[in-house]
Amino acid sequence: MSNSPHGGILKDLVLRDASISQALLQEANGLYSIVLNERQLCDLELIMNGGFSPLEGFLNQADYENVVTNLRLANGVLWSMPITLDISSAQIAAGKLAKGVRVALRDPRDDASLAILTVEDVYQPNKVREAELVFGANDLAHPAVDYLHRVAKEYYVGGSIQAIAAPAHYDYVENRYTPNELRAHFKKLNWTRVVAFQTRNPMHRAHRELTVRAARARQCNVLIHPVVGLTKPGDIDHYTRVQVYKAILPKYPQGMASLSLLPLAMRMGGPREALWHAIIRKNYGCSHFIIGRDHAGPGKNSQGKDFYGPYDAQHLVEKYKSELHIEVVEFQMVSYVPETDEYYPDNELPAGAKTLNISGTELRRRLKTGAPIPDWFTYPEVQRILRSAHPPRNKQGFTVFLTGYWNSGATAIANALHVSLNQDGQRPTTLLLGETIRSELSSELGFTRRERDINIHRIAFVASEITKCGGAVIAAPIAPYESAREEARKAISKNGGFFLVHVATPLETCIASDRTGTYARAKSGLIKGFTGIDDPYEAPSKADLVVDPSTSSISQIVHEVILLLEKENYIGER
Ligand code: PPS
Repeated sequence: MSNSPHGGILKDLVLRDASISQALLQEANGLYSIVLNERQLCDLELIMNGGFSPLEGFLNQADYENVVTNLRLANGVLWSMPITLDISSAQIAAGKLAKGVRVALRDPRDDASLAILTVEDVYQPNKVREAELVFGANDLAHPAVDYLHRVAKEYYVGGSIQAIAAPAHYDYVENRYTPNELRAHFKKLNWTRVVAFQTRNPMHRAHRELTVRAARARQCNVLIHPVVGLTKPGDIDHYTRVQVYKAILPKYPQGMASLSLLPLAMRMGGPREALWHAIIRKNYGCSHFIIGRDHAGPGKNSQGKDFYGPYDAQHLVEKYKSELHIEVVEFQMVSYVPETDEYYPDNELPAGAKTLNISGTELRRRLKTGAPIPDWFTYPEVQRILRSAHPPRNKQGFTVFLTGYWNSGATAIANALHVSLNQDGQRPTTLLLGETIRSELSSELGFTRRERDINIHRIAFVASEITKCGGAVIAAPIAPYESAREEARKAISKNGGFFLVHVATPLETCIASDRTGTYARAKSGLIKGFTGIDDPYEAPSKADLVVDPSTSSISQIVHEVILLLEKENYIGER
């Protein structure tokens, strides 16, 4: 294998005679299959389309060992990131995986056969060594090390790939280019010098200035080449980001910049990742690649220190520049100088200039609270996109989850709160009473712990979906177990507000006010496993509000909930 020279036609494994693909597809239907995960799928797409050239498969052991220790394939060609296909011992046994065996690789989203891998070897990696040598530390605070230990299975299978079809994409299809397509696009535009800008974040004025500076310095056109595969957990989703990139394009002089989306699964590997990114951009036909401050940085380790120094990536890439066939354009952090309303890299700042910056964390905080974002930082169009993707709390959904003994008054509170929120009129409001869920969603379930957990899990699922869409949910099951309630909190709070209200009516009061004789039947053994009689109720240790209808009126309690929602900014000015 050799690195394809910049400018030549790349080997795109998907571009082949249709009859060959058809024959491979037929063969794949009869083979043992590996259903890929999201990261493996991204890797396969770039192996197949030439983005990972010279790789034509997943690394075998000799290539893997060399990449881990020397940043080179076994034949000496520069390659810094191990691209491996992890499998379990059960898969090895089921597929009888050994040298020469052919395996179908499938898309997890539609089960399509994408490729056939011919096994070269199956080997067990030393994951601790991989973590230390590739990512710098065996520390689970590093997302790729976490993946290595918690997600990746215990063996790797190496082998070459025969492509059947590229993974299907249904979003932003017009902005996705394979390396060959992008090279053809550059040719059509008469672009011979192209500087690529890698990003996994929204772009703001500073990024526009930085890329234009790079273009000016090297007489290049600009390719905005954002990652839309997998980025760092917690990053802004790619749908929002692509809207931002599209809004930024008209901010460049006409014909200067272009956008192409890269289906890469990032590892956040800092220096090694920078080298890998440069090779990928060379494959995509770019002549220059920007490496700024803290390129592909994973943030802080478990001791609170940065995994890598801010310019480690630049230093490593500098070391290998003669082998890269793409020129790296290094940049220091770019800051805003209010006095002249200009941006400068830190090492080119006018003497004594005062600078302003807004960090990613600070931006996320402002988006969350609705605090203003200054015009010098970003464009109004970008701000609008970010704000609509991160609405302030008074536009987000929430769930009020009431828990308590049967006949605690939770149903009466839920009904009254429902009416009160309807009157407020800020959101559509859904009432998930225990009895409604039991008849509509959980009619086959009884009252063992497992069945109660399933019931709460279903309520949490529905509540979290409604919360995600901006609605208000009032749920009122007994929910006697802390773990199920906390699982509900976890699922729902990903999508909006979650408030656990303990309706702490004493059991004796619930029994004394029961006009239906339900508790009496439970006591006499006619109902088995009844909460509070012969089944436990774990009082919440993490309630956001504790109320007791035996000592406060329903109106007072509803008002307490409203005050809590107001305090957390979920309701307020209309
Ligand atoms: S849980 O634990 O949250 O799943 O319970 P929940 O869905 O709120 O169900 C409460 C309703 O089921 C009736 N019921 C019982 N509750 C507790 N324990 C036992 N063994 C039991 N058997 C039946 C209870 O009377 C509630 O009925 P509704 O119709 O809501 O009054």
